[in-house]
Amino acid sequence: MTSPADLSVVERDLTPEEEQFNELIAKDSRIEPRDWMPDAYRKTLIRQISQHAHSEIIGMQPESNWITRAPSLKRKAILMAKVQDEAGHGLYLYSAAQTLGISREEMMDQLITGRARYSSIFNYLTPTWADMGAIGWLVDGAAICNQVPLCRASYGPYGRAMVRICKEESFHQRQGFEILLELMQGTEAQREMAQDAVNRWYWPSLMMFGPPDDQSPNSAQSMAWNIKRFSNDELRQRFVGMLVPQAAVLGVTLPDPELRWNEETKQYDMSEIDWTEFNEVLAGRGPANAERLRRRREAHEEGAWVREAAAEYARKQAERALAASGAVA
Ligand code: BYC
Repeated sequence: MTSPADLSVVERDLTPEEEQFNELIAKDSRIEPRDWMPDAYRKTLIRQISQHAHSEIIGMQPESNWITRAPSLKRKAILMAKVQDEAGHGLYLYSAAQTLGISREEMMDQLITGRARYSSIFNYLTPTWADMGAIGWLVDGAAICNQVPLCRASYGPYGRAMVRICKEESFHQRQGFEILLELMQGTEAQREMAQDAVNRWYWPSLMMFGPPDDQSPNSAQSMAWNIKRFSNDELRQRFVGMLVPQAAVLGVTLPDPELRWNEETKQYDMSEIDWTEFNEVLAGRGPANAERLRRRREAHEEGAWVREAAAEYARKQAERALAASGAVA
């Protein structure tokens, strides 16, 4: 019989390694880098973790755009810390992906040559300060909803990286909420600016959860392997349920006239998401795709001397350590 832990295995006797892997998944245990794993499991993890890492790195751009223009020293310091956190998240995730046998250089090459995906959300522009609030509240809010279950992902290094990342994302979400709250308690123009940012970021934040379940080719297998714990639509619903009471506290309107609680289904009814827009962004035709990649390439080139210096320093350290061990012997 086909094992739930590997939907690609057709009827045949499993090898002892496959059996052990399936047993670990069935017991909801962790798979560690030293363990045998099916190639498809390794490939799926490299795909998801590297896309996730790239999202964190590209995700620094929309916000770093506002560091020099933050409205006060306090806001500037907070925003800088947040953008630095995103860089750290990218590094934890690249390290987790490296344990699966792909190098950092290869992942970076895939990103700057446009062969790798990163989250659709970072291809939108940030024209006003209120966008910093909307990103924190909606984008980091969606990220938390999606990522808390990933703390239990079956692959150990990924799950452990997610625990640290989620702690920081919670702070990010609160700082975004607080920016919007302050604007909503300000002047008419500030309230309008906050509402406009929410209008622009609401639908793209719902798209972050990925295509609808019936159009999500990877979900079934990823759930069977305990990488994903909930489907894209389940998490999207959970997110909307979290936003509704928070929007009421803020005094902002969520831009969906069809949004209402359905007592029968016990979930929110909502308008159809514009999946054409999502597909356009994924195809590289979003408002900022070209700019994001151009800037990433530029930063990579500008950073070449840092990589060279670090490699040279590591080489010298290794040489010294070798000489010292030789001296002792
Ligand atoms: N954008 O079969 P599906 C952050 C792709 S960072 C672009 O459902 P899966 C933050 C998908 O890759 C946020 N592509 O896929 C950072 C697949 O394409 P391929 C990033 C998307 O993997 C800085 C195809 O569509 N978070 O929060 O089962 C500042 C079919 O989809 C998107 C993560 O990466 C999208 N939105 O599920 C602030 C979380 N959605 O690879 C905040 C980890 C789907 O087959 N990742 N695609 O060519 C995941 O949880 C899952 O990978 C997804 C997609 C739910 C995103």
